[in-house]
Amino acid sequence: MLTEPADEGEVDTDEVGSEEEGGILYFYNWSEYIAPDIYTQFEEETGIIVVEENFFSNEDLYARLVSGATGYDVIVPSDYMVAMMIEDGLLAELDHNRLENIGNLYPTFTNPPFDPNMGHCLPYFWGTSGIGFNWEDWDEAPGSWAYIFDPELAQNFSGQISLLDDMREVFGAALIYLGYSASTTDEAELTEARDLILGIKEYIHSFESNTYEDLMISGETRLSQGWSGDIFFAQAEDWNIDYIIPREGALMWVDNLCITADAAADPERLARAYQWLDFLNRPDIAAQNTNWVWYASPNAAAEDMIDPDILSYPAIYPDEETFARLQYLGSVGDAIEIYYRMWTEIKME
Ligand code: N2P
Repeated sequence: MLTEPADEGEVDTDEVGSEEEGGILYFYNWSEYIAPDIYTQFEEETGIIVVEENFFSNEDLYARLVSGATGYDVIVPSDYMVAMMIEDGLLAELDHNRLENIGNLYPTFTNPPFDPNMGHCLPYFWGTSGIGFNWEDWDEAPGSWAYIFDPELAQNFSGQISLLDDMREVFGAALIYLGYSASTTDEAELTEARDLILGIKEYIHSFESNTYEDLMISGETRLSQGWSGDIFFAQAEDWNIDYIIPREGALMWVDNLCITADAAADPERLARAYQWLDFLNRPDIAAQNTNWVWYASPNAAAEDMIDPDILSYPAIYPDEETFARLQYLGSVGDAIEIYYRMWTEIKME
Protein backbone atom coordinates (compact mmCIF):
# COMPACT_ATOMS: atom_id res chain seq x y z
CA MET A 1 0.00 0.00 0.00
CA LEU A 2 2.70 2.39 0.90
CA THR A 3 5.25 1.43 -1.72
CA GLU A 4 2.98 0.89 -4.69
CA PRO A 5 2.13 4.48 -5.60
CA ALA A 6 5.59 5.67 -4.66
CA ASP A 7 7.19 3.12 -6.99
CA GLU A 8 4.96 4.06 -9.84
CA GLY A 9 5.69 7.69 -9.29
CA GLU A 10 9.39 7.05 -9.19
CA VAL A 11 9.46 5.11 -12.43
CA ASP A 12 7.54 7.78 -14.25
CA THR A 13 9.67 10.63 -13.06
CA ASP A 14 12.81 8.67 -13.71
CA GLU A 15 11.92 7.93 -17.25
CA VAL A 16 10.99 11.44 -18.17
CA GLY A 17 13.62 12.89 -15.87
CA SER A 18 16.56 10.93 -17.22
CA GLU A 19 15.90 12.08 -20.74
CA GLU A 20 15.69 15.65 -19.62
CA GLU A 21 18.69 15.21 -17.40
CA GLY A 22 20.76 13.53 -20.07
CA GLY A 23 19.77 16.00 -22.73
CA ILE A 24 20.67 15.99 -26.40
CA LEU A 25 24.04 16.44 -28.03
CA TYR A 26 24.29 17.59 -31.64
CA PHE A 27 27.15 15.89 -33.46
CA TYR A 28 28.08 17.27 -36.90
CA ASN A 29 30.07 14.50 -38.54
CA TRP A 30 31.22 13.14 -41.91
CA SER A 31 28.89 10.45 -43.26
CA GLU A 32 29.37 6.80 -42.22
CA TYR A 33 32.02 7.85 -39.79
CA ILE A 34 30.95 6.24 -36.53
CA ALA A 35 29.89 2.74 -35.49
CA PRO A 36 26.15 3.16 -34.92
CA ASP A 37 26.10 1.03 -31.73
CA ILE A 38 28.18 3.65 -29.98
CA TYR A 39 25.14 5.93 -29.79
CA THR A 40 23.13 3.29 -27.95
CA GLN A 41 25.95 2.57 -25.53
CA PHE A 42 26.52 6.24 -24.82
CA GLU A 43 22.86 6.82 -24.18
CA GLU A 44 22.66 3.80 -21.88
CA GLU A 45 25.60 5.00 -19.84
CA THR A 46 24.94 8.73 -19.73
CA GLY A 47 21.31 9.27 -20.69
CA ILE A 48 22.52 11.65 -23.41
CA ILE A 49 20.94 11.26 -26.83
CA VAL A 50 23.23 12.07 -29.73
CA VAL A 51 21.68 13.55 -32.83
CA GLU A 52 23.96 13.27 -35.85
CA GLU A 53 23.93 15.46 -38.91
CA ASN A 54 26.39 15.06 -41.80
CA PHE A 55 28.56 17.39 -43.82
CA PHE A 56 30.53 16.30 -46.87
CA SER A 57 33.58 18.55 -46.97
CA ASN A 58 35.54 20.80 -44.65
CA GLU A 59 34.44 23.77 -46.72
CA ASP A 60 30.76 22.91 -46.16
CA LEU A 61 31.35 22.61 -42.46
CA TYR A 62 33.21 25.91 -42.40
CA ALA A 63 30.61 27.76 -44.45
CA ARG A 64 27.92 26.54 -42.09
CA LEU A 65 29.67 27.65 -38.92
CA VAL A 66 31.14 30.88 -40.18
CA SER A 67 27.74 32.03 -41.36
CA GLY A 68 26.61 31.84 -37.74
CA ALA A 69 24.85 28.45 -37.54
CA THR A 70 24.36 27.54 -33.89
CA GLY A 71 23.35 24.38 -32.12
CA TYR A 72 26.20 22.08 -33.13
CA ASP A 73 28.05 20.84 -30.07
CA VAL A 74 30.81 18.63 -31.44
CA ILE A 75 32.19 18.84 -34.98
CA VAL A 76 34.85 16.87 -36.91
CA PRO A 77 37.09 19.16 -39.00
CA SER A 78 40.32 17.96 -40.59
CA ASP A 79 43.76 19.31 -39.68
CA TYR A 80 44.03 22.46 -41.89
CA MET A 81 40.41 23.33 -41.13
CA VAL A 82 41.04 23.13 -37.40
CA ALA A 83 43.72 25.80 -37.85
CA MET A 84 41.31 28.03 -39.79
CA MET A 85 38.56 27.58 -37.23
CA ILE A 86 40.84 28.36 -34.30
CA GLU A 87 41.82 31.56 -36.04
CA ASP A 88 38.17 32.48 -36.47
CA GLY A 89 37.35 31.73 -32.84
CA LEU A 90 34.87 29.00 -33.73
CA LEU A 91 36.27 26.35 -31.38
CA ALA A 92 36.30 26.01 -27.60
CA GLU A 93 39.57 25.53 -25.76
CA LEU A 94 39.91 22.08 -24.25
CA ASP A 95 40.36 21.59 -20.53
CA HIS A 96 42.35 18.36 -20.47
CA ASN A 97 41.39 17.76 -16.83
CA ARG A 98 37.89 17.00 -17.99
CA LEU A 99 39.11 14.25 -20.31
CA GLU A 100 40.03 11.16 -18.34
CA ASN A 101 41.00 9.17 -21.45
CA ILE A 102 43.24 11.76 -23.02
CA GLY A 103 46.36 9.75 -22.10
CA ASN A 104 45.35 6.95 -24.48
CA LEU A 105 46.62 8.64 -27.64
CA TYR A 106 49.76 7.84 -29.60
CA PRO A 107 52.33 10.60 -28.85
CA THR A 108 52.59 11.45 -32.58
CA PHE A 109 49.07 12.87 -32.41
CA THR A 110 49.25 14.85 -29.18
CA ASN A 111 51.03 17.96 -30.45
CA PRO A 112 49.81 18.54 -33.99
CA PRO A 113 51.07 21.66 -35.79
CA PHE A 114 47.50 22.74 -36.57
CA ASP A 115 46.49 22.65 -32.88
CA PRO A 116 49.50 22.76 -30.54
CA ASN A 117 49.19 20.39 -27.56
CA MET A 118 45.59 19.60 -28.52
CA GLY A 119 44.55 22.98 -27.22
CA HIS A 120 41.16 22.69 -28.96
CA CYS A 121 40.55 19.22 -30.36
CA LEU A 122 41.20 15.52 -29.96
CA PRO A 123 42.23 13.39 -32.93
CA TYR A 124 39.38 11.09 -34.04
CA PHE A 125 40.56 9.11 -37.08
CA TRP A 126 43.26 9.47 -39.67
CA GLY A 127 43.54 8.18 -43.17
CA THR A 128 44.55 8.85 -46.76
CA SER A 129 42.96 9.99 -50.02
CA GLY A 130 43.77 7.68 -52.91
CA ILE A 131 42.14 5.72 -55.71
CA GLY A 132 39.42 3.11 -55.47
CA PHE A 133 39.35 0.62 -58.34
CA ASN A 134 37.90 -2.75 -59.33
CA TRP A 135 40.26 -5.68 -59.96
CA GLU A 136 37.95 -6.87 -62.74
CA ASP A 137 39.41 -4.05 -64.84
CA TRP A 138 43.11 -4.51 -64.00
CA ASP A 139 45.98 -6.98 -64.05
CA GLU A 140 48.11 -4.60 -62.07
CA ALA A 141 46.73 -2.02 -59.63
CA PRO A 142 46.37 1.51 -61.10
CA GLY A 143 49.18 2.99 -59.06
CA SER A 144 49.25 6.46 -60.61
CA TRP A 145 47.05 9.55 -60.63
CA ALA A 146 47.61 9.48 -64.40
CA TYR A 147 44.70 7.02 -64.70
CA ILE A 148 42.47 9.86 -63.61
CA PHE A 149 44.27 13.00 -64.77
CA ASP A 150 45.79 11.96 -68.10
CA PRO A 151 42.99 12.33 -70.66
CA GLU A 152 44.39 9.48 -72.80
CA LEU A 153 44.04 7.09 -69.88
CA ALA A 154 40.93 8.60 -68.31
CA GLN A 155 38.93 8.20 -71.51
CA ASN A 156 39.12 4.40 -71.04
CA PHE A 157 36.76 4.93 -68.12
CA SER A 158 34.67 7.66 -69.64
CA GLY A 159 31.64 8.38 -67.47
CA GLN A 160 32.84 5.93 -64.82
CA ILE A 161 35.19 8.07 -62.76
CA SER A 162 34.17 9.95 -59.64
CA LEU A 163 36.12 12.69 -57.93
CA LEU A 164 35.47 13.89 -54.41
CA ASP A 165 33.15 16.86 -54.20
CA ASP A 166 35.87 18.58 -52.26
CA MET A 167 37.87 21.51 -53.56
CA ARG A 168 41.05 21.00 -51.54
CA GLU A 169 41.07 17.23 -52.17
CA VAL A 170 40.64 17.52 -55.95
CA PHE A 171 43.16 20.35 -56.31
CA GLY A 172 45.44 18.50 -53.87
CA ALA A 173 45.51 15.36 -56.00
CA ALA A 174 45.97 17.31 -59.25
CA LEU A 175 48.80 19.37 -57.73
CA ILE A 176 50.53 16.24 -56.42
CA TYR A 177 50.26 14.67 -59.89
CA LEU A 178 51.83 17.81 -61.37
CA GLY A 179 54.64 17.61 -58.80
CA TYR A 180 53.60 20.71 -56.85
CA SER A 181 52.74 21.18 -53.19
CA ALA A 182 49.13 20.21 -52.47
CA SER A 183 48.79 23.50 -50.61
CA THR A 184 50.32 25.81 -53.17
CA THR A 185 49.37 29.46 -53.19
CA ASP A 186 50.92 30.06 -56.60
CA GLU A 187 48.30 31.16 -59.10
CA ALA A 188 50.19 29.75 -62.11
CA GLU A 189 50.39 26.30 -60.51
CA LEU A 190 46.73 26.44 -59.57
CA THR A 191 45.82 27.45 -63.12
CA GLU A 192 47.70 24.44 -64.40
CA ALA A 193 45.87 22.19 -61.95
CA ARG A 194 42.51 23.71 -62.90
CA ASP A 195 43.20 23.11 -66.61
CA LEU A 196 44.26 19.54 -65.87
CA ILE A 197 40.96 18.90 -64.11
CA LEU A 198 38.97 20.64 -66.86
CA GLY A 199 40.79 18.47 -69.38
CA ILE A 200 39.33 15.26 -67.93
CA LYS A 201 36.00 16.66 -66.83
CA GLU A 202 34.15 15.13 -69.77
CA TYR A 203 35.11 11.67 -68.45
CA ILE A 204 33.89 12.33 -64.92
CA HIS A 205 30.70 10.62 -63.78
CA SER A 206 30.29 12.95 -60.80
CA PHE A 207 31.87 14.91 -58.02
CA GLU A 208 30.73 12.85 -55.04
CA SER A 209 31.85 12.57 -51.42
CA ASN A 210 28.88 10.85 -49.86
CA THR A 211 27.61 7.98 -52.00
CA TYR A 212 30.64 7.31 -54.20
CA GLU A 213 31.28 3.99 -52.49
CA ASP A 214 27.75 2.90 -53.41
CA LEU A 215 28.41 3.87 -57.03
CA MET A 216 31.45 1.59 -56.95
CA ILE A 217 29.45 -1.26 -55.46
CA SER A 218 26.77 -0.97 -58.13
CA GLY A 219 29.50 -0.84 -60.78
CA GLU A 220 28.31 2.51 -62.09
CA THR A 221 31.78 3.93 -61.43
CA ARG A 222 35.03 1.99 -61.87
CA LEU A 223 37.60 4.49 -60.59
CA SER A 224 37.07 6.79 -57.60
CA GLN A 225 39.14 9.35 -55.89
CA GLY A 226 38.25 8.47 -52.34
CA TRP A 227 39.01 8.18 -48.67
CA SER A 228 40.59 4.89 -47.61
CA GLY A 229 37.93 3.62 -45.21
CA ASP A 230 35.06 4.48 -47.55
CA ILE A 231 36.58 2.33 -50.29
CA PHE A 232 37.02 -0.51 -47.82
CA PHE A 233 33.36 -0.11 -46.98
CA ALA A 234 32.70 -0.86 -50.66
CA GLN A 235 35.19 -3.73 -50.55
CA ALA A 236 33.19 -5.40 -47.81
CA GLU A 237 30.36 -5.64 -50.36
CA ASP A 238 32.49 -6.60 -53.34
CA TRP A 239 35.95 -8.08 -52.84
CA ASN A 240 37.05 -6.97 -56.32
CA ILE A 241 37.05 -3.39 -55.09
CA ASP A 242 40.38 -2.20 -53.74
CA TYR A 243 42.25 0.95 -52.79
CA ILE A 244 45.68 2.25 -53.71
CA ILE A 245 47.89 5.17 -52.73
CA PRO A 246 49.38 6.35 -56.06
CA ARG A 247 53.14 6.44 -56.50
CA GLU A 248 53.23 10.24 -57.01
CA GLY A 249 51.95 10.57 -53.45
CA ALA A 250 48.67 11.41 -51.81
CA LEU A 251 47.05 13.40 -49.06
CA MET A 252 46.78 12.20 -45.52
CA TRP A 253 44.62 13.82 -42.91
CA VAL A 254 43.63 13.70 -39.28
CA ASP A 255 40.00 14.39 -38.47
CA ASN A 256 39.37 15.85 -35.06
CA LEU A 257 36.69 16.05 -32.40
CA CYS A 258 36.21 19.70 -31.49
CA ILE A 259 33.72 21.45 -29.26
CA THR A 260 32.20 24.55 -30.83
CA ALA A 261 32.61 27.92 -29.13
CA ASP A 262 28.83 28.13 -29.31
CA ALA A 263 28.40 24.99 -27.16
CA ALA A 264 31.03 26.21 -24.73
CA ALA A 265 28.89 29.22 -23.90
CA ASP A 266 26.37 26.91 -22.20
CA PRO A 267 27.75 24.88 -19.25
CA GLU A 268 25.30 22.01 -19.82
CA ARG A 269 26.08 21.66 -23.50
CA LEU A 270 29.76 21.91 -22.71
CA ALA A 271 29.54 19.15 -20.09
CA ARG A 272 27.78 16.84 -22.54
CA ALA A 273 30.40 17.59 -25.19
CA TYR A 274 33.24 16.65 -22.81
CA GLN A 275 31.47 13.40 -21.98
CA TRP A 276 31.11 12.60 -25.67
CA LEU A 277 34.76 13.32 -26.46
CA ASP A 278 35.93 11.25 -23.54
CA PHE A 279 33.62 8.37 -24.39
CA LEU A 280 34.86 8.22 -27.98
CA ASN A 281 38.39 8.20 -26.63
CA ARG A 282 37.80 5.20 -24.37
CA PRO A 283 39.94 2.33 -25.70
CA ASP A 284 37.09 -0.16 -26.14
CA ILE A 285 34.91 2.42 -27.90
CA ALA A 286 37.73 3.70 -30.13
CA ALA A 287 38.52 0.09 -31.13
CA GLN A 288 34.88 -0.68 -31.83
CA ASN A 289 34.72 2.45 -33.96
CA THR A 290 37.79 1.58 -36.07
CA ASN A 291 36.61 -2.02 -36.45
CA TRP A 292 33.44 -0.66 -38.01
CA VAL A 293 34.64 2.30 -40.13
CA TRP A 294 38.04 0.89 -41.16
CA TYR A 295 39.86 4.14 -40.55
CA ALA A 296 43.04 4.18 -38.48
CA SER A 297 42.70 5.14 -34.83
CA PRO A 298 45.01 7.60 -33.06
CA ASN A 299 44.17 5.74 -29.84
CA ALA A 300 47.15 3.61 -28.74
CA ALA A 301 45.28 1.96 -25.88
CA ALA A 302 42.72 0.70 -28.40
CA GLU A 303 45.29 -1.19 -30.45
CA ASP A 304 44.90 -4.53 -28.64
CA MET A 305 41.20 -4.56 -29.44
CA ILE A 306 41.47 -3.55 -33.10
CA ASP A 307 40.99 -6.33 -35.63
CA PRO A 308 44.51 -7.58 -36.55
CA ASP A 309 43.51 -7.60 -40.24
CA ILE A 310 42.98 -3.84 -40.04
CA LEU A 311 46.22 -3.19 -38.16
CA SER A 312 48.26 -5.14 -40.69
CA TYR A 313 46.57 -3.66 -43.75
CA PRO A 314 49.13 -1.30 -45.33
CA ALA A 315 46.49 0.84 -47.04
CA ILE A 316 45.02 1.64 -43.60
CA TYR A 317 48.22 1.73 -41.57
CA PRO A 318 50.74 2.64 -44.33
CA ASP A 319 54.30 1.33 -44.18
CA GLU A 320 57.21 3.76 -43.94
CA GLU A 321 57.89 3.90 -47.65
CA THR A 322 54.28 4.82 -48.40
CA PHE A 323 54.17 7.20 -45.48
CA ALA A 324 57.05 9.17 -46.97
CA ARG A 325 54.86 9.94 -50.02
CA LEU A 326 51.98 11.40 -47.99
CA GLN A 327 51.37 15.03 -47.18
CA TYR A 328 48.87 17.01 -45.13
CA LEU A 329 46.92 19.92 -46.55
CA GLY A 330 47.96 23.24 -45.05
CA SER A 331 46.09 26.53 -44.76
CA VAL A 332 46.59 28.61 -47.88
CA GLY A 333 45.69 32.00 -46.40
CA ASP A 334 44.15 34.49 -48.80
CA ALA A 335 44.92 32.22 -51.76
CA ILE A 336 41.79 30.34 -50.71
CA GLU A 337 39.93 32.89 -52.86
CA ILE A 338 41.80 31.61 -55.94
CA TYR A 339 40.81 28.05 -55.03
CA TYR A 340 37.15 29.02 -54.62
CA ARG A 341 37.13 30.90 -57.91
CA MET A 342 38.78 28.10 -59.87
CA TRP A 343 36.65 25.43 -58.21
CA THR A 344 33.55 27.33 -59.33
CA GLU A 345 35.01 27.51 -62.83
CA ILE A 346 35.48 23.73 -62.81
CA LYS A 347 32.02 23.00 -61.49
CA MET A 348 30.30 25.50 -63.83
CA GLU A 349 32.07 24.56 -67.06
C1 N2P B 1 34.05 9.17 -44.02
C2 N2P B 1 34.73 10.40 -44.53
C3 N2P B 1 36.18 10.46 -44.23
C4 N2P B 1 36.62 11.81 -43.85
N1 N2P B 1 32.95 8.83 -44.82
C5 N2P B 1 37.71 12.36 -44.64
N2 N2P B 1 38.35 13.42 -44.00
